[in-house]
Amino acid sequence: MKLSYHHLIIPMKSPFITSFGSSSNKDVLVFQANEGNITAFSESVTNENPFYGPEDNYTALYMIKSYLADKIRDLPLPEEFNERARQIKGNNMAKAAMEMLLYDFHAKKEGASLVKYFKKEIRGYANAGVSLGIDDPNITLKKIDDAIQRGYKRLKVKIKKGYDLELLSKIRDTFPEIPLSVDANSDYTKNDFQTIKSMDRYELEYIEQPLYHDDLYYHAQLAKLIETPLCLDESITSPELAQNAIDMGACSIINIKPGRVGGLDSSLKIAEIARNNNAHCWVGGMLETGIGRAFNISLASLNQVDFPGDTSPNDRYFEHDIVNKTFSMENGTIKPMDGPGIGVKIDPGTVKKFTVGEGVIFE
Ligand code: OSB
Ligand code: MG
Repeated sequence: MKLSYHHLIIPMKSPFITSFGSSSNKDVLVFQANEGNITAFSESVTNENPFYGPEDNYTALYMIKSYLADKIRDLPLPEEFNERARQIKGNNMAKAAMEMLLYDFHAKKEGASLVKYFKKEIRGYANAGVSLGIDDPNITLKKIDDAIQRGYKRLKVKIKKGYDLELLSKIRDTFPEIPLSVDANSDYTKNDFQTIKSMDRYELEYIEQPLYHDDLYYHAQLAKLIETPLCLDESITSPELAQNAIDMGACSIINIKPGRVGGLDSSLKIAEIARNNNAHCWVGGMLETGIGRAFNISLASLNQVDFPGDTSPNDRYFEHDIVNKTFSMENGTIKPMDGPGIGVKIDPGTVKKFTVGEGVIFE
């Protein structure tokens, strides 16, 4: 088996701004496994800095080269890899990049699409919502209008301290009825509870990750104080924490990102936990290339994922994505590829154009 990677910097159509920073390029690691006539792919959702979560591209590559790659050398089933990787704490995005490579490989080996390979109840399409970065409020209003025209089923706007209530009141003045949510990417603290409470009047579907990334306790306190449901993103890094968070009332909705939770096996378990506990879940996004996007859309096509996710077609982000096939949206839904595996592969010419580093980890 040959394991190799490309480090790419891909220009994005427009910068994406969150409470923690701005990105105008997608700085990403794409992995490739070759064995016989099968080529499998995965993407690490780390980027150039540790501002969303604790890892970045360099820590991920270091962990993969030093500890994780060796555990996939014999191409074990994903569950077996997760068992082997358990002794390594954290570094979920690095682990996920290896685990998802194995998912794509084994689905391809069975000749099955990734969705079929999950062996879960299939809805067959992802319900698409959109995540709008921080911008001038008038531009955000235009983007919302545009997203509604395109058919998105849920609108989410990024907020941060001081860029919240006025924005929401403008949005609700113009669009009183749209399914709207907000994502603070952990910008608020317990001193901001009253500000967050005053969001109740905007009838949001939920508030995503208002407080610190590794906090559950204050989220549970906040949930008691407000009417609006809480959704957690950054804080949920494992199925165990998903169960803890629901049990203590810290959230009733979970944004599942396979990278953040260490892979697809954990993602499936979290979706199951949500269903068994009267909670809800949806699949988030990390501005992935067509490789990571294909995994997300497959996951979001399962029945257990009951809320619309942050799942857009490739052309929302990139003029030129690195894949041979792109997704399109119809009536606010996106269908996964037919497979085998994730059903897309890298386009070598485009990859070459955006490659800033590459390497063979083993052969
Ligand atoms: O919090 O969901 C988030 C992008 C980068 C880091 C964190 C987040 C996001 C998004 C983008 O919201 C969603 C997408 O991929 O469209
Ligand atoms: Mg989020």
